Amino acid sequence: MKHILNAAAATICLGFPAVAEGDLSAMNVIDVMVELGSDNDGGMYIKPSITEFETGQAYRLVIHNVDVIKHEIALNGFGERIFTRKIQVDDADGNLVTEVKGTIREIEVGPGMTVDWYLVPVQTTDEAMEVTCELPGHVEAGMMVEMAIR
Ligand SMILES: [Cu+2]
Repeated sequence: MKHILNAAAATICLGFPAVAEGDLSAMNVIDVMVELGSDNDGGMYIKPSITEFETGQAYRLVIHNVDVIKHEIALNGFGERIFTRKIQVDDADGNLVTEVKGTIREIEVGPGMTVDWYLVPVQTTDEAMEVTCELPGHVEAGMMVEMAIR
């Protein structure tokens, strides 16, 4: 009954029916595979499977460091335009190790490790934003990728 009253109140206040229900940040999550690594020629890379995001769409960045050294990913300006639902780490058997919630701008991923970053873009970008590795020399070696929010 309370839900019906709330929906009716929303309809009256906004002048149109309320259509959104539940936790939008957890619905229809699109996986984005992000690989961190080094080339044989001394270069380094960040390879996302998607570089254009949509506001209101939930994503899970599956950040996999295939390298033998750690990397530190900073979302920079992109990170100011997203809502982070959580960051989740599982062990090799798929058991939960930890979930971290709140505003997050950078994340270190150890060699051979994978971290899931659940986010929802909330603001568009006029131009692509640089996502970088913050370790000394890694941007210069190629660890930079441009991401945009449409
Ligand atoms: Cu790096």
